Amino acid sequence: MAHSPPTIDAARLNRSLDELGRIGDTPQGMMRLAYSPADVQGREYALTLLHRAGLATRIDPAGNIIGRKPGADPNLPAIALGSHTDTVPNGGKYDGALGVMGAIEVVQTLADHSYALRHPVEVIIFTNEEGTRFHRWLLGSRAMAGLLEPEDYTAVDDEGVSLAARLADIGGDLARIDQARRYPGELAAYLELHIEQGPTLHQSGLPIGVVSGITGRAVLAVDVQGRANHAGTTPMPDRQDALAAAAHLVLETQRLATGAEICRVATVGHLQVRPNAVNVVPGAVSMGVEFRDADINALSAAETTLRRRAAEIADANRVSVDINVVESTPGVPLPARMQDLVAAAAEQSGLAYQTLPSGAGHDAQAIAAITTSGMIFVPSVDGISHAPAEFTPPEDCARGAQALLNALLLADERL
Ligand code: HGY
Ligand code: MN
Ligand code: MN
Repeated sequence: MAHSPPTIDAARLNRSLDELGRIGDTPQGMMRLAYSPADVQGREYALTLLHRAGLATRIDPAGNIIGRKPGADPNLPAIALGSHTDTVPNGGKYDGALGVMGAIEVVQTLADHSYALRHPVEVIIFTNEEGTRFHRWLLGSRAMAGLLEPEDYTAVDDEGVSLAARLADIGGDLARIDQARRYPGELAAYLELHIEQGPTLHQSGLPIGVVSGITGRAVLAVDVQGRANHAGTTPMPDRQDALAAAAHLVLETQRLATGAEICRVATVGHLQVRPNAVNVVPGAVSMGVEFRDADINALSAAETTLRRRAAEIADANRVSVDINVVESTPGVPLPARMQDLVAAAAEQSGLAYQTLPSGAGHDAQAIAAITTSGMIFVPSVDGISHAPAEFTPPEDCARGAQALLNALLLADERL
């Protein structure tokens, strides 16, 4: 490094995080669901900051916001920094938001110091990372990486609104979504700052995580069909209770990761009971089952085992169980040279780090398909995320943004 990197403005970064965190804040946590009025407002706030930092902005047909700062060498591809501003329902203030506000703080700091880079720099705010809307996650980053699936194009959300309509609301265009695609060679690298969302850094007390890879994930829609009947008159042996069967399936799902240790984690986080009335034997249940593991074979082994147990549970409870794979995303290792770069970036500011895998999904895993990608983690207090109590202290947010700036400058030098 020829000279030491400029220092980010920690107070300004945390002010931006606070201001974004007021948009969509409710007593039950953050509600910036993709394409909602709060999401649109959050995006507008980010656009204001991008303009203030002197970036030219555009919205691609997938609805991603892209801010661009030219580089000194017009022939070099851009280095991209990014993350997302949408949240899960009742989510936290830092997931995605830190990566976006951190990236904007980096480009603002460069502008403050009239710091010229060889490469252009892009700040990318990906749309619908969480997939809470349409149950199709990483939508903006998958569109950019050419990883959309046929189901994405026809997706309709829980309110009956199509993706085409939702995209139109935020300046995207489903008819042209394929033009959001970027090809290998168009981006020199991608860097994403994110809260860890797990307990590792909180427990080790280290301020920076160098991410070695991102977990794989499988999502299954499980539909249990029983028979609704009167809860007061239907004898127990005659029941076809869909919820009682679903309860067994919930525990079997848990056992895949605990007793059987087939996959790292397994969760039933979504359940709909019909008709959901206290005096009716439940007639039907829909469940959302999720497995996560770095190894795709572990994900398929978990699915096979769940299908076998589901058949036994269906027999025993006189119901039918239908299982469909909604999504299957393999784990993505992050390249060693990007891990080295993030480690060097931390060292440059005297920040201790450890290398760890990501148990959560990120836009980086999609963008890794088109360019070399790296991730920087900062601690999540008590490992809490996707919940209102999600918290990362201001000084840790600032350390992460400084590491991101250092990493960008190292990438500009090395790539
Ligand atoms: O669900 C995830 O892993 C991410 O937070 N979207
Ligand atoms: Mn999330
Ligand atoms: Mn996130």
